[in-house]
Amino acid sequence: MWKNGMDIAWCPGCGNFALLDAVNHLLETSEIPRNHFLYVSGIGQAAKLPHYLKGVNVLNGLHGRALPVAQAAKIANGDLTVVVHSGDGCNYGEGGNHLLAAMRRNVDITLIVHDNQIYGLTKGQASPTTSMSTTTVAQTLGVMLEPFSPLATAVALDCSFVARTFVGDPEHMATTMRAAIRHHGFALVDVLQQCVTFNKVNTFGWYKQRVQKLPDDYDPTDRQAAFSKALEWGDHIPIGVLYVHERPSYGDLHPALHDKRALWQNWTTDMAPYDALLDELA
Ligand SMILES: Cc1ncc(C[n+]2csc(CCOP(=O)(O)OP(=O)(O)O)c2C)c(N)n1
Repeated sequence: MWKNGMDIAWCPGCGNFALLDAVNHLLETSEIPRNHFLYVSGIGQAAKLPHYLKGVNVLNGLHGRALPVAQAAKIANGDLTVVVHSGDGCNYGEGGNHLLAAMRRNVDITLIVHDNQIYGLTKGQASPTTSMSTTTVAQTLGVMLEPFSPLATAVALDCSFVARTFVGDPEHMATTMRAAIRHHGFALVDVLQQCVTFNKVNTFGWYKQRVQKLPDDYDPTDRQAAFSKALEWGDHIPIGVLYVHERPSYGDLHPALHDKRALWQNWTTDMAPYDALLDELA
């Protein structure tokens, strides 16, 4: 039983527990009231995180489809702080095209990807971030594709905030998530987390040995440098805010969204043009 009374469905030792603690800490210490947060997720073990939160708004969507509804919610009510939590499968696989569109569109929401490099909920098939040659229940000969690089893709698309953190460093994780939420525009945070049941390669110890914080003098506004950093993977895996490009969000650019209240606008006062169009098409 979890703090809000829900039965928790994760395996003992799952990286999601550390993420849940970090989110609870963030909510407890945030200057934004809890009921201004909307947590959106897709389907997967990661996507269950919002179920275990107290006092926030929650919208649990379809696998790979968290981002469209999260963006729509923010556009409808700009006063909400919208945060998406879902897995690497959900966001880089099934939801991949939505991710590309969201990064370009730059709606002011935050995406936290629980990247365990595997499909957890459906019992261990390869996800887009599973390493080459890894054998799984479905890829019995080993994965034959190079892994998808979420951060390099994000920098290439000029995503306005791009970061990576690790569940084994709670302070770093909390700071990174807070910075992402404070950022004005679309923010991507890739969180390295172990899947104790289905990923026996990228274990907690495997990540712990490799993650390295970006140096204090790292400049996240240098896009070329960020692209090189984003490609680093292997013996050393950089964590921190890799890239920031402050610029107007979609809500700033679209005149209909300037009062942040699309939901309350009176859209349909004059039906005559629509009736005329229907008559023309009849
Ligand atoms: C459109 C669609 N495709 C596939 C599925 C089946 N499915 C549900 S969760 C999931 C994978 C979950 O993996 P991930 O998003 O990485 O989250 P995790 O469970 O590892 O946290 C899949 C393939 C689905 N529900 N809907």
